[in-house]
Amino acid sequence: IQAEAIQKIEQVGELKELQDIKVAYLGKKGSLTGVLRGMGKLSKEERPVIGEIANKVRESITEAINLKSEKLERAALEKQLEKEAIDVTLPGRPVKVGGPHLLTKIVEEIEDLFIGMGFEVREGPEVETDYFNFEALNLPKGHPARDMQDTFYITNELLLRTHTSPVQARTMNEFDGGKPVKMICPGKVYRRDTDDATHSHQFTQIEGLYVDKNVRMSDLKGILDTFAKKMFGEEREIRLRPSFFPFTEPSVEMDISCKVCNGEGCSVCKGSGWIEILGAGMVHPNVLKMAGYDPEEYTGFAFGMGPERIAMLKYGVNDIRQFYTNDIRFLKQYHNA
Ligand code: FA5
Repeated sequence: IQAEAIQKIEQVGELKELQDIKVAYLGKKGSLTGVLRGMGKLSKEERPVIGEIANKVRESITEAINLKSEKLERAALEKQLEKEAIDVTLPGRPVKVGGPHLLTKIVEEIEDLFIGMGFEVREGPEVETDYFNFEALNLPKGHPARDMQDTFYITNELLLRTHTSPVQARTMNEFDGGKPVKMICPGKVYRRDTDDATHSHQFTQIEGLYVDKNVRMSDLKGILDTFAKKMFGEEREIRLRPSFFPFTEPSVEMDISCKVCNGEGCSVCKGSGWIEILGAGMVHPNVLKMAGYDPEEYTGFAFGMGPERIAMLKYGVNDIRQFYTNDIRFLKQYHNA
């Protein structure tokens, strides 16, 4: 029995088979167990002799099984380790790196330009009161010019701001008529405009406000000209057209030339060769008065521009909706712009 068992154990290749062998020899109905059971039939003299032999056989089979079992387990472990081995020398999978949105970059670029000209950056709430969005800007209730900006109302008195101009009124109120203001304010604004290639119901504006003694229209023109040249290049020109905003007098709209010259000559973009990018004007005396400034002592200019339109012009983006649909292929192009 011993020789037969040991031979089988040696040949076995799997733990499961080894278990079967264990059962076949040492289990309740196993052949060695059968021998031990038959001991009762032996004579007194034979019993201890056979008993000793049988025990030795059991011990050696058990030992052989244990050894084999260890060996098989080790082999299985090695196989698994081999399978799961990690080759640390393999090149890693590239991690996709994000980057700032094109619009964020443009806003930051514009902020830097104005910070360089002495403006501070301020913020205001997107959910605004009717008072700051309209009334404090010389747009009393029922004023027809309120129709210029289709508004999302939340309650009778609360709305989503339609422009960043309320931050003018908020800042002047905070300064309480006593000191000069020189600030810009970027932020989101909302209008019930129908979305198309150049209009979005939610877009960005950057407001500018400069109030001090002796601020003149020529200061406005100088600042805007510097801005246009720094943003688009020295060859750009600006054009101010008369316009109307209730909170500025006189009011203008600024166009920028889209005539681009290089070594091979000049090309003019489609249409008139000019593109409107902002509204501006001298702060209306009523607005100054409502915020506590004496219009005899203080004057100021203000402007409000649309950075989406500026980014479109600068990077040749032909549809404003590209900024908001978050197509990664569009966004990626500008990561290193
Ligand atoms: C205003 O909102 C005034 N508050 C600007 C202003 C500020 C005038 C201070 C005087 C003094 P307007 O509605 O024209 O003006 O908008 C200003 C700029 O926002 C536009 O020139 C344009 O660049 C951008 N803009 C307006 N409507 C949209 C829209 N639906 N989608 C994208 N950009 C828009």
